Amino acid sequence: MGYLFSKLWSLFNQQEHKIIVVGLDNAGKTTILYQFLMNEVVHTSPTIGSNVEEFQWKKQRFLMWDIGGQDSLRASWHTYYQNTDFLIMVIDSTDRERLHVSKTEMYQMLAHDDLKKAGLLVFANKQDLEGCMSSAEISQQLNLQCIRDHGWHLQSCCALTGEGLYQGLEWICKSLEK
Ligand code: G3D
Ligand code: MG
Repeated sequence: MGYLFSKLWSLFNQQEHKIIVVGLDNAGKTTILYQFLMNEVVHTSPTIGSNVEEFQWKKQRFLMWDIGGQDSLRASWHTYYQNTDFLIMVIDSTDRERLHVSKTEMYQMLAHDDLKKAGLLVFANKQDLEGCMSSAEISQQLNLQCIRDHGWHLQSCCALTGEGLYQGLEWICKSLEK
């Protein structure tokens, strides 16, 4: 009874924050979503359409959408934008060849009317792999310093172990307090 009451109380008493997780296919989006959800690595398969999950951390409730990143699916990303509080851009730090594609997609999103107020968290994922780009290199290539109209944060991470993921979420929580 007590559990049910506290669950209901938290449902009515708290605002849910919408996060969309975007990035190219194979960047690690689905792995990240399920790390937040279950704190364990799941075996993913390419996402067709989207996955959505709800979770709570540090008294904040999040609704997190993981949107499929294949070429053919990117055209429909905008249908998920409305009421988004945070955009998480996941970069595969080993994928040098396609970093410019991520950059183009990212700036297109930031310019979208529905994302004007959204904060941007960039995850430089797969930092465990040899030869990956450093977060400094990714920051420079993505020109993050030039973003003035959105709050943003870059976080190195490894979705397989979960390293760095909660530091990213911490930034989101801090931004919510401002
Ligand atoms: P996506 O949802 O962005 O398309 P997935 O990406 O989450 O499906 O991950 C794609 C592949 O990258 C998966 O491997 C996953 O295990 C791997 N991966 C995700 N994050 C990391 C990371 O930080 N380090 C390493 N080394 N691998 C990662 P498979 O083999 O299942 O395709
Ligand atoms: Mg996926």
